[in-house]
Amino acid sequence: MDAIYKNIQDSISEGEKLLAVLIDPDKFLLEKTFNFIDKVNKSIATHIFVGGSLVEEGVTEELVLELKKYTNLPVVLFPGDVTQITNKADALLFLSLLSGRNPEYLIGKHIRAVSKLKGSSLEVIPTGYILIESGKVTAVEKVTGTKPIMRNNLHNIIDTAIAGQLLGMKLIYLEAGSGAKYGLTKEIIKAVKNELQVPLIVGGGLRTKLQIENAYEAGADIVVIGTAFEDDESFFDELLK
Ligand code: 1GP
Repeated sequence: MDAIYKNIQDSISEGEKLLAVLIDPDKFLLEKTFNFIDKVNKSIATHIFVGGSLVEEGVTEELVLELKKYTNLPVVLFPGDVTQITNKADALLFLSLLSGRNPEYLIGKHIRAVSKLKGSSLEVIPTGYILIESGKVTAVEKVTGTKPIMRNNLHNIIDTAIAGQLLGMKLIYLEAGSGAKYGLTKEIIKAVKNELQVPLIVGGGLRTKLQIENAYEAGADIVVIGTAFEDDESFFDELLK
């Protein structure tokens, strides 16, 4: 089954832009799920991504189960580690960190994930994950022990995305890093989008409606927002349906 991916493709072909609310299980209080999801449901959000750099085992599954009580939006895992994989979610971004040269994040953790994925109904979506320098050292950089691609090295960013696509990845995720000082520029997004046939996800450091619109305008198909909602849930009021 590839329902979630097909739905992304269909939405894009209908000219729809998608918004994923990222919830980090490590920073989220389970008790506030109902109120938070009520806001998500009333907003233009189309997906819920769940994942974080450091999450205790079992916490992700508990959160996914709670989220699914209150929403019909697809819940997609965006895991920092194998321990965050649960078949209670709808899909898994099977991320390979193409910007880095740490074999663990290119293929190692994926092999360890197989025993969890065998026989599971989770839709697995191979995703090329590209970290781009964003004015500060982000959690992805620290946890993976990899360097991001410099934002002015457009050539390398584009070729990395194309290489991911040639390897058969079905999504490319351009990441500035959670809480990034600077989100990705329109120039970067546009240049990558021009070369891709697969959907493009953009995230990291986006905090305003204008920044989201700019990312869409430059070619992002899915925009991911985490920190802005963590810091101030009233941001949802600007993104009502
Ligand atoms: C992080 O791209 C996501 O992996 C979202 O970033 O938390 O900065 O919105 P923010």
